Amino acid sequence: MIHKKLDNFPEGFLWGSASAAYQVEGAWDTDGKGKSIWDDFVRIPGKTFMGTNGDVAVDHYNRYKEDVALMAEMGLKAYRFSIAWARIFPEGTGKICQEGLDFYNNLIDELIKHDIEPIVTVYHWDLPQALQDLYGGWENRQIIEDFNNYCITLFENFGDRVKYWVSLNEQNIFIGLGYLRAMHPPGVTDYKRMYEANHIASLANAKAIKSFRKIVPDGKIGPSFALNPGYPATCNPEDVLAFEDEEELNAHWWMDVYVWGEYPIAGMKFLKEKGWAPTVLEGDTELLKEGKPDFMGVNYYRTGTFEKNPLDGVGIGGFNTTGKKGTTQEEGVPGAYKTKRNEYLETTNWDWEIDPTGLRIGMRRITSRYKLPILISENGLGEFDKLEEGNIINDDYRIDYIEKHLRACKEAITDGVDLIGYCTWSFTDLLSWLNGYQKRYGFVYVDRDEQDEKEMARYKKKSFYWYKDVIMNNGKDI
Ligand code: BGP
Repeated sequence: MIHKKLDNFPEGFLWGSASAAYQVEGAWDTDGKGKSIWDDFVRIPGKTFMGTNGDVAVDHYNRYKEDVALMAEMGLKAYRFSIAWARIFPEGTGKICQEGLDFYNNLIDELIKHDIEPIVTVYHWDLPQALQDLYGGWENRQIIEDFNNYCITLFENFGDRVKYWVSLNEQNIFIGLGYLRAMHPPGVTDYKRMYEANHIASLANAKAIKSFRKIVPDGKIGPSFALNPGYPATCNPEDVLAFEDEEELNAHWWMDVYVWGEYPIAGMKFLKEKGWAPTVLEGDTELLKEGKPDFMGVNYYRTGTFEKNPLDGVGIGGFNTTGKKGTTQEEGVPGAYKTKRNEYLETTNWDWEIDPTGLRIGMRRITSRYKLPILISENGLGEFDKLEEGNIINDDYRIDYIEKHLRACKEAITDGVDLIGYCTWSFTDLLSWLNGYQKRYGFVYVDRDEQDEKEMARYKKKSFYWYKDVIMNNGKDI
């Protein structure tokens, strides 16, 4: 719809920015922290770009005050960060590490002191290695209990001050990349194991939300879903069907379960036929239905375009993790769909389609189907940045990207989407899991690269000043 006039961003809108523990903190074995599955995985040759790891990352663990001061200077209203499970429970369960609690207590207090709303992600992929070793992590139902315990500990310790919580970050990604593409730990390629682990993660998510209701009754919680809205490649009904299949298997498969506690019908029949369907035990559906979120967290970077794929068609493809444009391979699920390059969209150097309208479309779909508020928990542009003389970074391309996506948000709000906040990815530059340090997302440049940690000085990019202005005006000029 074309609106004559756009609604404004609501009062109290959460203008934020996001990060994740492994990508910023460093201090990987400091103050009693246990190992996470990423601490081991990054040491396997060939798994990450140039062998990069988060041992030191951007040293946020030691420099959090400096980083929060920059957030305050910008006028940031909200900061989304994740808690490293292995800092709180070095063994995943059992004994609590007080230093871990202290670190996050200090960070939360520092944010609140500067009127920045903390949004805490409970799980951003760094499972304690001990639980992986003990019983296979997400593949064992014991994790439902252990995750619940961990969550209860966080809710009890931080729930007095933290009112916005994200349960699982991008379950669809950490499960898909962990158990199908073998690009994340535990590096498995097995459809059946993927869907089993995924079901267990959904149960853990629901159980934690149930606990949250009792401990933080005045708080809000939801998962963050990696939303890649799909388009049919053509109006050939077979391509439209391929697109429907893709939405069923890649979007509804997760979000229906979060909101309704039920798997989509056609998706489930397809998986049963393939022998990949998860084991749903008695009581599972009931638990899932009890774990309904308050909002849908949306991490949005791109859309996908799909066409039909025969039963002997293309399967798992490869990602571009080097920044060399055009190196992404086509991929799909045989008998359902495969990807097609969208000729209407420009891409980043990592081949991610730049599609602000896709964000509006995605939010509209969620609103129509689930009627839930939405928190954009990540959106941003990963690009090469150039540090120029005088420590200046002219990232006009990032400003353009965010501005267009914010415009799409405004249009979506005018459509009737209940959008409560927008977090960019990311505040400072940080480690990209598979793409090293050269794929930068921040408003604040961190002077380090793959080979050299340097001093890790922080420099404000042009986008820093721009976003500061947007926040000050509550997005009025977008
Ligand atoms: C999301 C993750 C983030 C972040 C972001 C950018 O999937 O939740 O942790 O990494 O994507 O992705 P990348 O670093 O691959 O460019």
